[in-house]
Amino acid sequence: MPPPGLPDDLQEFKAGGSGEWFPAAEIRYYTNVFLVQDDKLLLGYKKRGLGIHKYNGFGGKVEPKESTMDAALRELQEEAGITAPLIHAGTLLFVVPGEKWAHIDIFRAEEYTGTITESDEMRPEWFDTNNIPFDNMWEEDRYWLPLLLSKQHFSGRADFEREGEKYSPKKWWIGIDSTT
Ligand code: 6U4
Repeated sequence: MPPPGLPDDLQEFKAGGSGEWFPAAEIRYYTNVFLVQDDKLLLGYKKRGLGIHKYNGFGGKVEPKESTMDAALRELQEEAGITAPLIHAGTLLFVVPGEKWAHIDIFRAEEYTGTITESDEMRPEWFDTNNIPFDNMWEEDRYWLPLLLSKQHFSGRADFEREGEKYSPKKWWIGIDSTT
């Protein structure tokens, strides 16, 4: 059974951790874009803010009155200096007690225009898809990023405990959309 907040018609792919899911909270929308070309994946090394020193896709908050797609395109331009046709790859709920739930729409891009450029927030870097720096990413990304690469649409939820600036994974569940 998918956890609260996810659609019912998902087939479990990976799950782990223990305890209860954290209670419902207001939802805030974010985006995250991963550029994949042949056997290479573009990630950004985050230079400031939440997730500093981790590798991640390019993205951030969806602004009021902005569509999710427009927000993803804007962040890709701001943080990596490029634009790209985006394909919706999946969604992830990132939950921390006492905070709004982050609903992240995750996109894949397979081509781009512009010049990949370092920004104040992100330093872009290419990785072989068989050498992704999972130990230096958000904990659960190792479970769903393979689905993004294999083009299987997914939804997941990851609950974290927070102590100061440290986030420890508590419980997670990743499912594949049975319609794909
Ligand atoms: P902006 O608009 O750029 O200031 P920012 O706070 O940098 O937004 P972002 O996208 O780094 O946002 O993080 C949004 C939220 O989602 C945070 O709560 C952390 C979480 N998050 C982001 N990417 C994640 C990922 N790949 N895996 C994960 N949680 C992620 O489990």
